Amino acid sequence: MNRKIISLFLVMVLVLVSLVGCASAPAAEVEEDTTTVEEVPEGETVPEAIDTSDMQLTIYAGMFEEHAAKAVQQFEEETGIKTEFVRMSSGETLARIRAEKDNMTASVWYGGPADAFIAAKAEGLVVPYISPESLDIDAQFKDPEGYWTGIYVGYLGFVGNQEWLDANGLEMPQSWADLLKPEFKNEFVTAHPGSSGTAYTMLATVLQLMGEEEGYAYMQKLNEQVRQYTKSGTAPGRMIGMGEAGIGVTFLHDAIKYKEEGYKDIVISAPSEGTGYEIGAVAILANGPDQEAAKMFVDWALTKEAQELGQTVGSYQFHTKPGAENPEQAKPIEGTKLIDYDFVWAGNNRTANVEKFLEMTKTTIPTE
Ligand code: S7P
Repeated sequence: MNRKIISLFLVMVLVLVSLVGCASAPAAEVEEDTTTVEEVPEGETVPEAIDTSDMQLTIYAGMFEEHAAKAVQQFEEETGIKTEFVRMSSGETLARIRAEKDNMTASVWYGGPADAFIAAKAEGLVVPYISPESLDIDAQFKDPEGYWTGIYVGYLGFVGNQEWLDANGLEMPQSWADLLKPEFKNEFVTAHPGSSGTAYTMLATVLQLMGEEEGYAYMQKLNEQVRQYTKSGTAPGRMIGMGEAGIGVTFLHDAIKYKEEGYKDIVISAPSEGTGYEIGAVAILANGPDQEAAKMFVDWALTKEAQELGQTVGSYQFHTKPGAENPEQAKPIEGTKLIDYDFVWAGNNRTANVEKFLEMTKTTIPTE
């Protein structure tokens, strides 16, 4: 009998112990799930947070002012690095960094066609940096040695004022040849290839499309049509929107931006022979003050989020980052016929082509 009582007592103790065990199980699971040690894969260390409080960054920006301002604000918010920018056309930036070669005041060149970056690479004005964020960007959009990386793509085309065309019984030009029609004389505006990356893209496009001899002969005739050479490549779109001239050459996304802003008479077309395009780039300047902050900016600029920022402020280029959503506004120009634009040729011959253009047209590089 005594034995039976002892056995019963032991069974009750075992049941009690197992109940207590069950009740505490979830707490143990929660504890295990929250340990950060388990989140770091074996053999890897936790990256140290970088102290950015003393870092500063100056950027030379080639895109629209609003786009550069938005990017700089966002980068500063995310990293704490005090960042400022100066907006310049491509030719201006190239001239500035040549002059500052031994005493560079900026560390990053952000935006503007890659041709000028290629010219800068040949002159030792930019340094290589292969960002981890550049690895999934298609090879056609970056320098193989990392001297520059593409952040966007834009197509060159024609912009016109429909009211002016209607008033004069004219059609929008549909080819490079159309730009030479007598009815467009003194109604054509373009930026100057000496100052503007847009206009240099036009010069390099014409030379590649027609061959150098025929291309220069064409540019000489086109020079006769010009009402005004502007400093920046974005100016012709606005001038035409305001009715100050009839037609011009610009990046098509810039004309789309102006139309959206209210210049309702703006119309666009692309040359039937094919057109050139830009790869807007980012690069680190040689001898710039804070190379670490510069690398962090390049990493940031190549993210999907940074690329998608432009379209929130009216910049409608296509993106280079896989997965980045292209702007709705650029949909109508997706099928534009492009030439097989040779960026390396255009970049390496930039200085010679601009000099020849200046000599041939007897023009000067605009400063305003
Ligand atoms: O941000 C708009 C944009 O068209 O501006 C750049 C354009 O070339 C204007 O600069 P330039 O004055 O040097 O011509 C483009 O890179 C960019 O897409």
